[in-house]
Amino acid sequence: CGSSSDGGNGGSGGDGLTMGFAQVGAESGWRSANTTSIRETAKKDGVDLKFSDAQQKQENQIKAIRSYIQQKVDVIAFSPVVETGWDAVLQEAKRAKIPVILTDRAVDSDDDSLYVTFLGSDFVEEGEKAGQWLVDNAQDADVDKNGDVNVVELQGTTGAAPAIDRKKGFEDVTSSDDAIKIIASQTGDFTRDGGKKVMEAFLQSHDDIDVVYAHNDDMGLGAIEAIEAAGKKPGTDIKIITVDAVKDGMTALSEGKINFIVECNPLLGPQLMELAKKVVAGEDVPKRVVTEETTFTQDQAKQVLADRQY
Ligand code: GYE
Repeated sequence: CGSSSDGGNGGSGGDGLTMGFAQVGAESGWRSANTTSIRETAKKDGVDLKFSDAQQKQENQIKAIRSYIQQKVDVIAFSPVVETGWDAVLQEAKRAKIPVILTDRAVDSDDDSLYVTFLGSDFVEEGEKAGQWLVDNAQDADVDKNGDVNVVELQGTTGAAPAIDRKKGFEDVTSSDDAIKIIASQTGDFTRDGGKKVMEAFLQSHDDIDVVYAHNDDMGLGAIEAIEAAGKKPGTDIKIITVDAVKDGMTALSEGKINFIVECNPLLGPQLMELAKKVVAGEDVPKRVVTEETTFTQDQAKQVLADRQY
């Protein structure tokens, strides 16, 4: 990017570029940070951004993409709410010669000519990191010391890439330890309210829960509310592992209510605009761009919390 510090247009070559962005929704802290990053970078880079919020509904995203095709934008970017069912609308974009960039979530399609590149995290790896922490801390996580580490899982949105992959990565790693058992698994739709409701039901039907594995911070935070309402201490009586590392999650981690968080970086705006400019200029871009991420323990969260921007 240019070194201009006035935040105005012109420094970065995005002038005149029009991008249609079809966002998933506003379901989580991660999503809000992602939207802010995309909006702010577009403004800074002089990209004319058309933005829509699909409220977690695929049909709304398809409508938004169709309207961007009609408006003849230079490039379409979107974060597919679920993995399947995109071929028809992506064919339409291809026929109109409008390049499509996937951000954050992937599509499941046999035809990879339907998008130019996919920018986002490796969700399987995130699930593996969550699982590895549990394998490494299995004895401690067996809170009732009965030899079984009973896990309940709060899944993300059914059919979404991060829900499918975070489940898979976690299972792949934890299956190596016979003591670890996933005794219940249900979707909380990536929302705080969803996590709370599902956790309330889990607590009613199981009295031997040792660990909650939530596919994002928000559902973990909802689970904390349910656990406290049931008179138990989150992080102590029931261990909690989540993914994202947004500020509210990191706060709970530093307070000892969550035990481990796998980071998922929502600040995709700068990389997305860079890719968009190249794609529109006809330059080659890699088919897959993976974002870099880390993990946080309670002590690490205490150290970085004050500087956490989102
Ligand atoms: O982890 C969750 C959000 O797709 C990576 O979506 C994203 C996920 C994120 O709702 O909080």
